[in-house]
Amino acid sequence: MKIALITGITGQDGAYLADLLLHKNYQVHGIKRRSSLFNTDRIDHLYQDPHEQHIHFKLHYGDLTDSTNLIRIIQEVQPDEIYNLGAMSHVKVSFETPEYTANADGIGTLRILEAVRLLGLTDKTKIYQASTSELYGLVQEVPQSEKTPFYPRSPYGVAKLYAYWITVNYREAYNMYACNGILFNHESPLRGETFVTRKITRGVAKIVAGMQDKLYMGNLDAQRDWGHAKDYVEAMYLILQQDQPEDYVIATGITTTVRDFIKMAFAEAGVELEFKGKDAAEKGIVKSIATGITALEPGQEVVAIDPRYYRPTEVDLLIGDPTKAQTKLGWKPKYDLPALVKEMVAADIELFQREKLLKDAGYKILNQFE
Ligand code: NDP
Ligand code: GDR
Repeated sequence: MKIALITGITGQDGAYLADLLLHKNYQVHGIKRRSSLFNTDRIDHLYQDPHEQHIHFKLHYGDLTDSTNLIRIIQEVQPDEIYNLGAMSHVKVSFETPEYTANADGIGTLRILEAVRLLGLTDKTKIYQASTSELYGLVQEVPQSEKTPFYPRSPYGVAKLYAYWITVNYREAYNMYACNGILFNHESPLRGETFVTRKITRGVAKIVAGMQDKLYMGNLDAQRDWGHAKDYVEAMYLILQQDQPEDYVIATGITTTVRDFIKMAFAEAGVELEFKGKDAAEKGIVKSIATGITALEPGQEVVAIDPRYYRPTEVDLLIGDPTKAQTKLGWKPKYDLPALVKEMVAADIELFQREKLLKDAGYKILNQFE
């Protein structure tokens, strides 16, 4: 039985990857942070009573900012594969917490690599580093491939740049099996609530349920290459199963504006939307509604701009070239964007129908932070 250690197991990708590896008969260990409330919602279905005889799934308290803790866990687990998914992963928030982001996302990766080296596991343990299309930042060329130069545009992107290169350096210096997956944006019903796709699908669900009037957004012109997290964790696994350690771009090759994503999400809920106005005065207005779906009316304004969601420096256009992953890994995504939007909107509509029932019965509803 192979042993995997996943940092960031409580996150979107950690949850899908843990599920995938358990289905492949791995013993899966994960590092979770101590929090004042339970933070394991996404993996609770995988929980195994630690008193059972054969343990396939085990969580360890830890943090990427704590070397001694990482060394202890890696020594105890002796993993065949480490997936380093833990990170302060929100680009906008990284402008507010730049030093912490550098520590967790940049130096955190060094701590993992160095722990494996110090413990003498370089021949045994393969390492996957969660690199990102945010490395490309300011557009140098499209589509972006493994050969495109980097120009990060946020403290998050810069921290991940360090993580990318230290992974390459340890591979070359110490002959370690360490790889970067340069993953473009990937989403799912498990996506964190403040990333743009989930913010939109939650907003649509609440608006059609009559629980929210309007969705306040930032830059609608940004273009992203969106895929499904379920497909992308398959690629992570494949990257560590090759003869040679290499870096791979994982993307769909199709890009879409935030504005069009909003239109697609509303359409899934039976609402046709049109945008009017420019820049911060742009509005999303209901054009027509499929009958019987919602109390919304044509002409109603449901999307507005709040410049507080603009970023000091923006990444305007991401579109990835997945040719290497397709040819070398045989990776092929099962979802396209319409299927992803459909799944996310349906999940959030179900969630907020439930919330509405609770609210109508006088119970507290989910928090409103965006
Ligand atoms: P999430 O934000 O959903 O999950 C991040 C995970 O990292 C959570 O489990 C979080 O714990 C954990 N974490 C945060 N800080 C620390 C820390 N200091 N020590 C240990 N763990 C920590 O991200 P995703 O699942 O979406 O992304 C996974 C990885 O892939 C991240 O590294 C991200 O930067 C990268 N990435 C993501 C892409 C995407 O589109 N989703 C694209 C490219 C790269 P907690 O639950 O306690 O907050
Ligand atoms: P991103 O994802 O920054 O690409 O990073 P996010 O979904 O936060 O933003 C995508 C684009 O949408 C624009 N935008 C908004 N974004 C948010 N969050 N909220 C808004 O209201 C809003 N309005 C417009 C943003 O400006 C941006 O252009 C994600 C993270 O998962 C990273 O960890 C990962 O590395 C990259 O994807 C690839």
